[in-house]
Amino acid sequence: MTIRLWHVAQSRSFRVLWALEEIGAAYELIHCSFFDRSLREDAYLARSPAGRVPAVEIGGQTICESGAILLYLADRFAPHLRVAEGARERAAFLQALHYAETLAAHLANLTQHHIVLREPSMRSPTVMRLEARRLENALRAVGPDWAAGAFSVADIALGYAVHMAQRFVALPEPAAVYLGAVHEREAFQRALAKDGPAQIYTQDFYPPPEG
Ligand SMILES: N[C@@H](CCC(=O)N[C@@H](CS)C(=O)NCC(=O)O)C(=O)O
Repeated sequence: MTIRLWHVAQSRSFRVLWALEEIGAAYELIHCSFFDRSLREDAYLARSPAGRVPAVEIGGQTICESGAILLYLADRFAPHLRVAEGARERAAFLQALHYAETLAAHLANLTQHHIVLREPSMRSPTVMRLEARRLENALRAVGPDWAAGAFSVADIALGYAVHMAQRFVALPEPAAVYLGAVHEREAFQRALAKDGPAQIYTQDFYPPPEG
């Protein structure tokens, strides 16, 4: 079966790249760019209506939204990477899978203000400080254990968000320990090696403005 992933380095499509490495699936990685118009062309919008990454094609079927893709991949190819319906840990599993987007919303705002908005007059120091604080608070829910007892695609969603968060805030200790375990996973390291040249972040750390 052919699996294709449309990917931009350092973006949420890394989650799917990492999941495919965890699964050990054969796949084609299509490196895309935010700087040409390719994600706004009709052919791509048919895969991802908002022109976002990731999008995947699996056996001729297309799906976007990283959380949905992770769950779909686990259901279809890797049941050991999800908690089955009816199991007690299912609630924690779903919560973590979606909590990753709570973190990602702050990351997206911080990315806009630190990086995408190039003119200093367009940036809001207030938003930068506020979003960094809100991200730090949200990270307090992340601890050293895997989200639902055993490593799952929820940890892929969450682990990627914590990995990106370290560019904007000092991680609370439990989240830092969790990230250490993420970084040790061989599939994570293989995905990182395939991620491609930096497209978004060129600094290791983007401090909130003074004030
Ligand atoms: N909830 C979506 C968000 C997708 C998303 O916003 N992706 C970003 C990269 S992290 C993107 O493609 N941005 C390009 C744009 O906003 O035009 C998901 O998890 O897949």
